[in-house]
Amino acid sequence: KQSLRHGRTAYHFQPAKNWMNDPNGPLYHKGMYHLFFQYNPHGPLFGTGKLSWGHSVSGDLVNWAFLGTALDPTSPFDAEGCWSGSTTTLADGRPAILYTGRDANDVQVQNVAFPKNPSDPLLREWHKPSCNPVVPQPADVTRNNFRDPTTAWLGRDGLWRFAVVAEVGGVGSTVVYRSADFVHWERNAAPLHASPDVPVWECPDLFPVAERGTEGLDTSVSAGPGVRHVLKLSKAADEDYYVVGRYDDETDTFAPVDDGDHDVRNWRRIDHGHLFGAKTFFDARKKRRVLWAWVDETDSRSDDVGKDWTGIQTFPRALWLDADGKQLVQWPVEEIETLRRERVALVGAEIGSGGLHEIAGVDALQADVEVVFDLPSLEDAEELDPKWLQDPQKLCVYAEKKDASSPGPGGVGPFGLVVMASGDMREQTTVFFRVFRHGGTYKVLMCADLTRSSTKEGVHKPVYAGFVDVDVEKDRSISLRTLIDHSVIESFGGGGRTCITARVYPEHVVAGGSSHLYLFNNGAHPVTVSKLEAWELGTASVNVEEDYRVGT
Ligand code: DQQ
Repeated sequence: KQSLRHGRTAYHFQPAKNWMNDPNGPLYHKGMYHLFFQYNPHGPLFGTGKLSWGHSVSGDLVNWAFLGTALDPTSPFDAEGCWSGSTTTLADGRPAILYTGRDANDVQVQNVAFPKNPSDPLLREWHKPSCNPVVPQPADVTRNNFRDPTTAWLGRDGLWRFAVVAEVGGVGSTVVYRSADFVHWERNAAPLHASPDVPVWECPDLFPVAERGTEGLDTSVSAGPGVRHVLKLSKAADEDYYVVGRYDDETDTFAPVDDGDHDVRNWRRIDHGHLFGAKTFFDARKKRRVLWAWVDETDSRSDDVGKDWTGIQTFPRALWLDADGKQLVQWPVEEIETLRRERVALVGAEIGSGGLHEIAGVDALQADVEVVFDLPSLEDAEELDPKWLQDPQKLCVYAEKKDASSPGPGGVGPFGLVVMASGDMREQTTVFFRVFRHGGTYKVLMCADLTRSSTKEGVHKPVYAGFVDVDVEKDRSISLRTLIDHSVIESFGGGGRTCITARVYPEHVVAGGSSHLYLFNNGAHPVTVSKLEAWELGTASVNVEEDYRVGT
């Protein structure tokens, strides 16, 4: 197997070199998947060049060919950078790009671009018409915060709409524009959503979800029986929030279900780890909605210069509405299975209190691990002190401590996985659960503890945490799926209801050593692993150097 330099990933999306941030305009078109992305062709840092849209294509969402840049900052309406945006498939099947330009005066405006040759399935060349900007910056926008147009949707009145974030008089707003021809746009007076508590949002996404089942819906599917909408907003630097609600296509406004909380910071998180700028698209090939999101580095700038690349994307995730009607379920797209190689399995193994069980036989640096923990008894679960509800990270640290000075191991958990562990265990990252009693029922905590992930100084080693909204009393089990890929660990708790993505930089990995993978249980009582399957994953062909040369 090829050795991957500097934590470069084996099956996550990343360019061969240079800086990448937000995913832009994901699209399924004429049998090909397209991903555009914020890209600095001049180096591995954000500020050293004006941003372009990088462009890659794939037949399977796993293997990607880089085609160079689709948009470059060469016009008066984007001279300071081609910033984030989306693609929309128009009624005649032609795709269109909507993106934010930083114009020659560094004013954020919205532009369109169309393929030069719409019959080219690779959509290699894009034309920016001279009527740009199609949406100049409105006078009431403050501090030049006006960006990141969504995929447009077609209303029942035959008009296109897109949403874009705007700081309007200091209020973080998501505003809607309408158009009959995709070129002349008019702003709707009422915002789709306004959030007085946070002035600047980024990367909005609005999409319909079916109330039942896992099938995705085209972005233009109207509000109506059996359909809800999800609004997602991103708050720098790594907080993506979403809420399920009702979109009213007559007034172009949105309200959380049951007139829920309008303060976005109380909405659910797409991911409790380090992820930003998530964007979904409707995959007409497999009738599913797929999410991409940027996973930035958490090492130092000088590390990034040394590597000559910065930033990866999550492995694409299918997503749908949970049966509870309130939360999304996210799951790696099934195409990941084409990478599965060696498999190890375990059925019905008991992990006693303090137990550590190695999962040997797969390369633990490129792995896909699915495990189900059975919880025969919840009797010993401790009462959750409500003060921790707002601060679950601290609860994770407390949950893990085993030394005499701490309150000791919990009743039910912590139990989970130890991943990317060095032979001497000095480097290790834990992903685990712990069950508490709370309000007459139970609450499941999920954590990823990076504090011992690397012996290297100067890299971020946080603890990430979230609660998992599952009925553990009824289910008596909890599942964990973890994707491991050299410098990224993506975990899906409770069947994908709570996700935690983490970047790690273990020195034993950079040095080319092998890593270990374990099951552990630090709870007072045994847990049973009713099922475990771990696959070694092959290396995908992702934007390899040869493609880079073809594309430039
Ligand atoms: N990044 C883009 C902006 C967006 C921000 C510039 C979020 O369009 O608001 O790269 O990462």
